[in-house]
Amino acid sequence: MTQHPTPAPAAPDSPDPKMAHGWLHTARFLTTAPQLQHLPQLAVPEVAFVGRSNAGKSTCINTLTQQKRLAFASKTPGRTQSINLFALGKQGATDAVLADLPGYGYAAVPREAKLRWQRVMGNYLLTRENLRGVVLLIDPRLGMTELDEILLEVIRPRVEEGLKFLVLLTKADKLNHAEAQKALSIARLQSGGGEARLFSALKKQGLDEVALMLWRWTHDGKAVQAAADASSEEAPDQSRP
Ligand SMILES: Nc1nc2c(ncn2[C@@H]2O[C@H](COP(=O)(O)OP(=O)(O)O)[C@@H](O)[C@H]2O)c(=O)[nH]1
Ligand SMILES: [Mg+2]
Repeated sequence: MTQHPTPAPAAPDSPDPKMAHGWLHTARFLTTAPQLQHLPQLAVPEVAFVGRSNAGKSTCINTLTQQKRLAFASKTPGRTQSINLFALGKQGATDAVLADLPGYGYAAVPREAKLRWQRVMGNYLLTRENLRGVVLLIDPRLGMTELDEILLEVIRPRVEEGLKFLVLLTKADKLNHAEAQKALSIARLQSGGGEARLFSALKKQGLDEVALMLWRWTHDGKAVQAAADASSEEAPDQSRP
């Protein structure tokens, strides 16, 4: 029997994770905007990464894009309270954008700055026209905080209108199996039956799944074509029972 190197033929709606990773690895810094009106209007779909400080947002973005210093931009003084945009797409052609939003809940931040953040974030989430999806990063050992819940409330109407939404439970390597399962079910309940996944930058857990999800969110039906192009294998006639 000849062993084929590809583990399994890709189903029509599930392209190869390698393709999604290759796409994410094209990430490059696009721009930084201290206020909403400074953000460029873009036609391509945008996915926002949000979460409290220390949730693992920078590490997650760096792991997904495999670029150590990309989300570093978010740490540059003056940019910490800014929205940073990263462009994605092969051959320099941008077909999607990742938005790194300022982390919240950091105790040392003065009240005025916190309120300002809430305004910028709220306005962004409500009015950004090309916003296609939101990834909310949560450290499962701390669970959802008040600000996470406010954020959920803010985007709920848009999620009901089709905005994609994922709760990503970070640092999963710090949980045992039972703790991880419990954290997942809590997150699913809190997000109103939305998507929740475990992620560990350290163990590369959840990496394929998240990469594919981001690709699908931003490419709609084009994923089917890409999967067909990427694979010389025929997809099975029946991918579902
Ligand atoms: N064990 C473990 N630690 C992580 C993981 N992701 C992030 N961290 C750590 O959590 C801390 C905060 O991460 P960072 O990405 O800076 O969080 P941010 O403030 O949300 O951008 C850092 O010390 C990271 O090394 C992970 O998957 N596993
Ligand atoms: Mg960060």
